[in-house]
Amino acid sequence: MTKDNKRFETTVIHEGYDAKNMHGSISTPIFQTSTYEFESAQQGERRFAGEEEGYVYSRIGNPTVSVLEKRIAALENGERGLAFSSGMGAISAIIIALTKANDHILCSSGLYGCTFGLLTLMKEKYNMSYDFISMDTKEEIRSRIKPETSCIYVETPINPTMKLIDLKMVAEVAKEHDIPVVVDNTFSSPYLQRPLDLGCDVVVHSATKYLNGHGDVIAGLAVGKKELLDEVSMTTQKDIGGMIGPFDAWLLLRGMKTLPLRMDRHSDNAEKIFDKLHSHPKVKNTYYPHDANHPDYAIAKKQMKRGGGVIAFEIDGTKESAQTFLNDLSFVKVAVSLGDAETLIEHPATMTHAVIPEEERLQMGITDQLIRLSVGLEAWEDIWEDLELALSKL
Ligand code: LCS
Repeated sequence: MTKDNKRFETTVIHEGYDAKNMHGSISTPIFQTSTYEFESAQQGERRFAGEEEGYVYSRIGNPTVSVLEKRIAALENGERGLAFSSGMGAISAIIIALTKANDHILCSSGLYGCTFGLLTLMKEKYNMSYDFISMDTKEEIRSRIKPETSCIYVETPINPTMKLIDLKMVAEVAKEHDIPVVVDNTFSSPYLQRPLDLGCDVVVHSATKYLNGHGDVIAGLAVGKKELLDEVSMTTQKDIGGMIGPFDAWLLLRGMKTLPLRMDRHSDNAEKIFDKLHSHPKVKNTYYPHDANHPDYAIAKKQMKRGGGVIAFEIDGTKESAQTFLNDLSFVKVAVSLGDAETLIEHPATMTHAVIPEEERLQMGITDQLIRLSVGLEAWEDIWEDLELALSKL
């Protein structure tokens, strides 16, 4: 149930939009406008002063975007949602809003490459620091919090290693120190995992992935308490300017309507493919959250409804073997991104996580043999036949 007592599958289709106010249009209209006429100069003054509700300029708000923001807020069970032109737009707006020069950020032991890039940039420009820790126990987290720690930043499952972090546990320690916890929920989507319900403070998404699901939009979303998100909306969103366009917001609203159906199908397919990969002689290690042998299986059962569509595995060989395997695939596409209808496969060490220096990358578990597979919506037997043929050539 979401906050208005409608089930997830209903909320994802209806929340935030009333056709009665839009000439009965069932599809949300696309307000392809950059600016809005005021009834008078005085009305313009009131809107700029924040004394009257209403649109002013589409970097600060747009009716199509507002529907998307209300919908994601309901799906994540948060007070306010904000939409951005990319996942990195959302992540940078939130991190910059929560931190200042000389602050420290405590991070999970692995992050998407560009999030790592952003932290490196902030370290160089604003003398900030960050630590990557496994977050396995409360004691470990407590011992690494510093007086200047202003944010705990967590990915779970972690891209691409599929390690998991116990969100309830992290939120409990963070509360002791009054430090906000930001969770990148891209890999699960709110259908499989809801960090705010577990006590975390802000959720960010690369909506480019499962939320949109069709590989045709770059977009980001953030959800959290109204007070913080109001501040983000009028500072790091407005003044840095990573606002989503109305057409992309509309595509995302359209894609999201089938999120529950797609996530279940991604999970069904991934479970089948995982079993096959797991017992293949050319595959060394396999990582999938809902595998009973996964070291974090207990966490997966507790906080994720299902395992989702991403599997990580290591080829029993070298970097060259991993690349040969990718080159021998036929309809499985060698491409970054994930969460699309198409099955996508990539080599994190040289692609999505190439910016991370080798030593840190290996500490995160991103070896040269590691492959990330985003299992699509095709017939799982066809996906497996393609993978198996390429593995047999190694
Ligand atoms: N967070 C996670 C976990 C991601 O995987 C990505 C993108 C982002 C944030 C950034 O979102 P974007 O700005 O691209 O919408 N991850 C990608 C990946 O693994 N392959 O290509 C992009």
